[in-house]
Amino acid sequence: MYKPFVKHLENELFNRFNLQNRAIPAGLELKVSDRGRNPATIQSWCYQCPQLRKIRYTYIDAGESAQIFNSVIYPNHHYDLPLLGVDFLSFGKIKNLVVLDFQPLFQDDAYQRKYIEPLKFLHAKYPDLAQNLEMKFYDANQYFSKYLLFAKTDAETVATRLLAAFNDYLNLYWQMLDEAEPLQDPEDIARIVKAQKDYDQYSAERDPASGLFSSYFGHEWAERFLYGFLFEDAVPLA
Ligand code: BLA
Repeated sequence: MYKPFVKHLENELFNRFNLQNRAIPAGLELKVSDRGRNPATIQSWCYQCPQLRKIRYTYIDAGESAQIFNSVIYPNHHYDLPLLGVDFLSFGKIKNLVVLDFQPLFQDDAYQRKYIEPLKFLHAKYPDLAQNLEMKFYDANQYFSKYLLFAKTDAETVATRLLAAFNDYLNLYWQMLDEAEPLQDPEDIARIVKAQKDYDQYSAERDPASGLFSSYFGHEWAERFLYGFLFEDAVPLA
């Protein structure tokens, strides 16, 4: 269901950047579940280039029961740009949840004006994908923008509307990256290192997918996947 989105992201990345493979720890790149009635496969890809220090995306294919496309792009630490976050989920073709955002590292006004206000017109362009839903796992005021696309929708809308929105958000992201001035001051750069690390810590601790990973692939594998790959700069709680 979301495979055309993976293809689209890949085409964009390979056309625009000089990508290098970024290692995924052994055993985390691909896993096939033997539990349950439907076989589930989880596969991940990871790249880097001079502007983007970590580009990762993951696809879970559990046939009719679940299709999930998740991705985070982390800019180089010389840029204070938001992270690009993608979480498209579909369960039994009935429950479809799509989230797409420029995930802000900071919440101050200057940052919002610079990196979040430009999203406003895109957010307004896709009212059917911007539903202002309440968040249960995350705090909407931390690492999310007010112009995120966040919707519970039907397969028809996913098929007909989401690719255009995805393309628009991606294009704006590439444009911002193009225009970004690299930070020079080591203190500024250290602040970005910390903010990206805090994002990983926050995300690893709250990830609503943790139970899903455990149920398909076992608890031990799920913890390794979360702390060893998805949010590798997070430290597991003792
Ligand atoms: C929700 N994301 C979810 C849920 C799951 C995942 C299972 C709960 C769906 C439900 O309501 O039943 C799945 N999350 C994943 C997967 C990965 C993951 C498969 O990290 C990793 C492979 N989540 C993100 C990113 C964004 C994001 C980058 O990982 C930003 C765009 C958003 N996911 C997001 C939000 C929700 C969600 C906002 C709703 C959570 C809430 O209500 O608080």
